[in-house]
Order: sequence, then structure tokens, then C-alpha cells
Amino acid sequence: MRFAVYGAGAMGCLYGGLLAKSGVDVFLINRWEDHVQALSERGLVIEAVEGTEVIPVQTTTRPEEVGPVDVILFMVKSNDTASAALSAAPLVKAGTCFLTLQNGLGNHEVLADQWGPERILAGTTSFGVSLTGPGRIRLAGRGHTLFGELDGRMTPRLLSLVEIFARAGLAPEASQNVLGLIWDKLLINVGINALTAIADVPNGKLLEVPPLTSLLEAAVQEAEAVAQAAHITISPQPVNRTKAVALSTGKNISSMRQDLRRGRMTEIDVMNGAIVRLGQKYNIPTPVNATLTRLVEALTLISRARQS
Ligand code: KPL
Repeated sequence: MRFAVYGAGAMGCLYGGLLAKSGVDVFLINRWEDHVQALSERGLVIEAVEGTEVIPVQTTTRPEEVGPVDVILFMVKSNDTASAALSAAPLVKAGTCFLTLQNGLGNHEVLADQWGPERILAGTTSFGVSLTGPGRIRLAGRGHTLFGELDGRMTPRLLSLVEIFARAGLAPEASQNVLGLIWDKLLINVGINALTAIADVPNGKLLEVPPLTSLLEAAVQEAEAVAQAAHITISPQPVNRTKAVALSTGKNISSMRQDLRRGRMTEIDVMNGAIVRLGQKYNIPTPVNATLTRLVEALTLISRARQS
């Protein structure tokens, strides 16, 4: 089976690198030229508590250089999903499937509109990883990869992806409730990402500073109420699960904090922003998520103005 990781940022590199190390034919695609150059000249450098390893990888900025593949691991930022769904066209042939492990709401719907729901698998990852420079990532916490078919069937392709991911050490588990998985992860992101970006702290700090802890709790509780109103089956105790992730990825720089620091667009709109919009739809008050959303939007404008 031939794979492409479309959007080989921090998480995409981790998945692509571990798949390559396990012998999978995989291409890492990213539009950042310095990053791709570093990857192709020096390999992917993974720093972890156990030590640093270097994995040789196949990489490019141009999907047309790769050509059609069997599986596209779709890892672009949620803001780029619509444009990337189109630009992935050179990778697609009859039978190609997409697996999105992206954060936030709306990604698998965009892919399904563009390529047909029968091609799409979706899920979440709980690995904690950040990009520390071109071609370099830091693995702050090992996690799991939970994913499934949109219609909940246990298909042969799902089971063979689970096997491939297991050999690569990506701790996979097949799920029959993809929407529940996406919401479980969404609630964690709603509690951690905006707060760590605004306070400019690593994930674990949210548990050490009481006002931040109570904001985390309030943001997740609002999102839980919205999930219930929308009849989404989420796992129990989302506040405790969010705190457990903040602890296990304690030293990690959340993806939103990384984006804000680099003056890039954040995923606030598909996280806390999506909760606010759905709260309006279902008449559930979401004042904490609304404030977090506004603050991240303001800080993004300030950070982008500084970088330009
Ligand atoms: O998914 C994450 C992210 O940074 O986007 C968490 C779970 C918060 C880990 O950093």
C-alpha cells in the first residue's frame, strides 16, 4: 500500500516518520520549502524523552511528484481543509481513501463533499508533538490513534490500516462512533488550546494556576452541554479527561500556542468558535468559549501585525 501524508507539520511528520520506519512506502508532503529541504537532506529528527532518532523520509512540496496513492493521511490545519481537499487531486485514483485525524469540527464533511463519503475515514490522535524547527519535531507524549469509517462499519480497509498503524507504534483502535471520537477530542482542545495560547504556557500549567483551571473546566462544561443538545454520544467525564491530557502532555506547546507564536491563523474557529455557533443554534449559553474565541482572534491580529 502506498501512503501520502498531506500536511506534514508536527503531527503529520510523526505519523509519516513512524510509518516510514516500519517499512511503509510513504511520502511526506508540505508546502514549507525549508522544512521539506531539511527532511530530504537530513531525514526527520524526532526528539523524545528516550533520546533523539533520525528517520530517512521521502518528501516533497508537490503532490504531482508523488502521483496516486492508496491512502492519504490528511493532516493539514483545519483552516486549509477546503483548499487542500482540492489540491490533493494528483494523489487520488479509483479506490484511494482519505484518513483525517485533524482537530476541530467540519473536516470530514468537507472531504466527503469533495471526494465522496465512501472514500473517507476519520478519527483522532492523542500524541503530543510540536515542530521545533525545519525537519525537527519533539514528541512530548505518546498517545493513541482512534479512527473508523463514517458509517461505523468494520471494513477490510479499516482493519488493514489498524494493522499497519500497530506495526508503526501508532497505538491504533478501530471505532464505530467517529463523531463521538471527534467530539471527545474537540472538548479536550476546547479546554486546552485557547487557554494555553492566551496565557502563553505549556499544557500542564493549566493545572497549576487555579484561575486557568477553572476556565478550562467552564469551557469544557459549556461544550459538553452543547454536545448533549446536539445528541452527540461523547465519553463520560470530559473535564477529567481534559485534565488528564493536560497532565500527560504537560510540557507540550499546544498547536494553537505554536500557531499564535508564529503569527499563523489558529484553529479557534473550528474549536471554541464552533461551540459558540452551535450554542446559539441550540440555545445553550457559551460565554467562556465566546470570550476565549474573541481573545484568540485579537491576539492573532496582533501577532500577525508584529510578524509582517
Ligand atoms: O491536540 C492538542 C493540540 O495541541 O492541538 C493537545 C491535545 C492540546 C495536545 O497539545
